[in-house]
Amino acid sequence: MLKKADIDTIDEIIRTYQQFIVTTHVNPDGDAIGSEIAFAHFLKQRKKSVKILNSSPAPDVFQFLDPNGEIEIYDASRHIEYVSNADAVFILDISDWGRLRELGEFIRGSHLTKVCIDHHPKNEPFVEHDAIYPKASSTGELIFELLHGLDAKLTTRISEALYTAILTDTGVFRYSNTTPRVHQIAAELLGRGINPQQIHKDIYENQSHARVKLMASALASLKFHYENQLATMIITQKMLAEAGASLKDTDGLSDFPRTIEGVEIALLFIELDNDRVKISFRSNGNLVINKLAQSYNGGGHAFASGATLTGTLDGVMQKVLTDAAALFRSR
Ligand SMILES: [Mn+2]
Repeated sequence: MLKKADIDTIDEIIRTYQQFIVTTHVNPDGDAIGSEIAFAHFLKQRKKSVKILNSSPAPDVFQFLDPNGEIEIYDASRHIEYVSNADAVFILDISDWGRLRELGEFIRGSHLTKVCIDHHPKNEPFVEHDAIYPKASSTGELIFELLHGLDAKLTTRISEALYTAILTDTGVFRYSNTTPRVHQIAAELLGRGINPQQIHKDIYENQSHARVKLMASALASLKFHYENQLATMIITQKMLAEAGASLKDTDGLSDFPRTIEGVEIALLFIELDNDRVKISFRSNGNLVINKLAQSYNGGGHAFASGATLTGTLDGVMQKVLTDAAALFRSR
């Protein structure tokens, strides 16, 4: 998957320089965190200095990947010396400046050599060294191929980080991005002393009571449209408060309605503060939904995307449902 030219370029950058930054998108997921930890540990193997600097904290369920607190939240005043003296930055699992927030602004205008390793579709170039492969299941898969190509030692730490990245971005090896290669890589990682039962338990069998209460009220909001092909759920500020839940408890809830028979598209509308509504678009693989997300300045993968709109929950829902009609007409 990864072109030799990309592996060679990255190898050259690592050999040339000494001080690195690794970063990823705001609200990092398992792929983002796993890829960062694996890649940063590889840089340490090569005796480089490296800091993982993110815009927002990792979800609690991924804390097991970072027992020593290597992931830091970027703070301009605290990190200015490190980032000013750094030589290069690796931007993982994202190719969008907006989702890199304040650190992105710094990177964009900086002297740093910039490398992006990502699997989100992107039409225009992002940074000077783009290794963007939309066919890859996950950034973790790309990091595996890179490390493999560079003869890295796949330690247990690196292996569990990459396994987590691939596990989460393939929906536990269920989504259409689960290729034979994905299973070959997983097999390779399982041979490195990781504990897949424990990893699954840490991530998926550790749900807070607040999250389950929130799920119950979200399910109660389930509605069907367009001959049951489109399912919607909502989460309001009131529902969050009543469940004692926070926005991070909404992660992954959008997946459920997609599993209902006959449903092609699931939309989850989350009421944020300040009159904004976040929408998760999930498709069963027959209808591409990222074009719709892009029409609201959102983005993502063909079958899993997101966007944030301004307006009331009712107003936004009405607009998106009207716009979504075109997806069913064109079938
Ligand atoms: Mn990813």
